[in-house]
Amino acid sequence: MAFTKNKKVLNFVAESAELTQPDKIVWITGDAAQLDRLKAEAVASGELIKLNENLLPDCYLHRTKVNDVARVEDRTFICTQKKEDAGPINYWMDPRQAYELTHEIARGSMKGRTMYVIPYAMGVPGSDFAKIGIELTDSIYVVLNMNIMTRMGKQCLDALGKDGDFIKGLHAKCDVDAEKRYIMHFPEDNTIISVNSAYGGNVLLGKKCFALRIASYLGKNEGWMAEHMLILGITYPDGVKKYVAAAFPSACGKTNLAMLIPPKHYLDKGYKVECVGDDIAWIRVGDDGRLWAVNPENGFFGVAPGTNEHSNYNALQSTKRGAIFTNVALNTDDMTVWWEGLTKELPQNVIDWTGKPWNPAKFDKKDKSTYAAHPNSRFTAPAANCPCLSPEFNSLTGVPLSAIIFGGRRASTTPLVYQSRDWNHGVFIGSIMSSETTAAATGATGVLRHDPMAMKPFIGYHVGDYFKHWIEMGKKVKNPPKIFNVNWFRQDEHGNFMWPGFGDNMRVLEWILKRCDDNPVDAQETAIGYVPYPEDIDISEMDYEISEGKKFGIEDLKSILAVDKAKWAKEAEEIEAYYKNSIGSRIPKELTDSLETLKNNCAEK
Ligand code: GTP
Ligand code: SPV
Ligand code: MN
Repeated sequence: MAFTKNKKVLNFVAESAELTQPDKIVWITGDAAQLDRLKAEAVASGELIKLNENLLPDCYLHRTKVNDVARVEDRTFICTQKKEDAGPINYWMDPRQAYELTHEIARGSMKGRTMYVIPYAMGVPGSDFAKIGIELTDSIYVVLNMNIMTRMGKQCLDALGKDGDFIKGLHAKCDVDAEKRYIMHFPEDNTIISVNSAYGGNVLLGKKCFALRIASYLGKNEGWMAEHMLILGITYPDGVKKYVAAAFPSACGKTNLAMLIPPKHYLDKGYKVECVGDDIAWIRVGDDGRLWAVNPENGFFGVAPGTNEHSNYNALQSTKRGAIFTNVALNTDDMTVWWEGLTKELPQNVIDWTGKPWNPAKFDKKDKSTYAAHPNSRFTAPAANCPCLSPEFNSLTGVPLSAIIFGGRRASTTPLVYQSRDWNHGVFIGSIMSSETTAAATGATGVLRHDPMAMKPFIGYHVGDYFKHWIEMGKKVKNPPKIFNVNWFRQDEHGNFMWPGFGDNMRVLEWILKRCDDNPVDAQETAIGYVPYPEDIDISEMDYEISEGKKFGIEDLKSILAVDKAKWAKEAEEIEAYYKNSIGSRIPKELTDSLETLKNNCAEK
């Protein structure tokens, strides 16, 4: 039964079924009984492994194929009529060719399989932010993950009514052949087609494909923004609440910052941090001239390794019920899960992420091939589980932003925190972000690359126009958020992180929010922007050992706040080359002006 009279939906389903030839079509209603049947079916087929019902109720483990463990940026395309509209940092394919290619691959691929029709909303249905998608898939894993990550089911069809429009998504798992894997976006048609993958970011089409790539394109045309940002709220001891959004590249700390637990002396004073979102923010101009943000998702697709009771208690708690784990290790002693960093002791009876018995004796921290869990193993967890979830999570209007923070993984050069001189300079700071690559995408890790606004893999149009859109948005807001840059990843000469990170990042957030006050704390004006006076960052009651016997102190703080002009002069040269060679002529003048200022500020006098 179809549950809708919307012709566009019915046609989309009929055409896709005609193409892929499923044996059966099942409409996902969001009904618990239906989802339970699907879970049972996936367990019976081996697609999911049921975990210990007492310790991890309603939780499952899934293993992907070993060739299918991360986003595939070089097989992800923006298919606009004109190549130049996709811009210089996207892979582009002619839409006709892209449809033909993926249709050929998907043709008949659901024979003997079931096609599931998933109506879902990004954003809370009923809010001005919300948008509806329909994902067609032949994967139960996708259905169950979409149920966690989005607000899904029959109410989304009701919201569409008889002729509402929606984002079309077709996912066909095919043979999970890496050579025929394509993640195609047709922003001009509101359409996504994904073939030959079953990994999160490639197949949960509401997430990166819709909520970032397609949505960023919609946002440019409609005057709003879709960003790769966490949103968090800080409550002060006097009850005042402030919100910040932060853009860090994949696997660079958004989930961790979004759920941070402040150091004890902050808690004792009455500070509280609450999570609104950990990956994506949709941002609009409010009637009050401020920017307002919502998290369009309904769950977390978080990095597992490194998550533990101390580093991210709230994320760990979120995985204790109704979660799906992907490519983590299975502890067969009690049918629970394990990953590197979960516990100090290595468990003895473990099946690794590929399904083979694991030998803890061979574990070598420096050699990822000896790991039990894949470095990009993840959990999908309902947001409702999160102990620090903000009461504003389901707000129809979102939360007003006091600050926007950019940040990357930089071993050197970029200080712990600095503030832009104004909005346009802030956009410049976002545009020049570089970060070391991580396991969230296929390819080498640890390679420094440009990742403007942490959106390099997610901008659904021309990057120069995207920068321009940021500049334009600044003109529309009377009270724009202040813009900052942070770097939790500065290393000493031995490769140790110099800043403790995690909960201690609260100390930097506090300074950032003080800078947003009407009477801000003073700051030093430097070549790159405003940098804190070291004594204005609270490092009291801090207990961090950078290396054995070396405790973090004020000298270390000074050194990670220092702005090395010679290094920045080099950085500026490099940015100039990046602008010229990788962004090209659509770069807004406001940004080249900021670059000139940076160059002048760093020039030897
Ligand atoms: P995506 O889900 O891929 O977009 O990533 P994310 O930005 O949410 O990253 P996440 O918070 O999951 O962090 C990824 C990795 O960075 C984990 O291995 C964390 O342990 C590590 N990490 C997060 N915050 C910090 C920090 O403050 N300091 C240090 N040194 N590591 C951190
Ligand atoms: C990221 O890679 O930034 C993620 C995970 O958040 S994925 O959904 O796979 O894109
Ligand atoms: Mn992400």
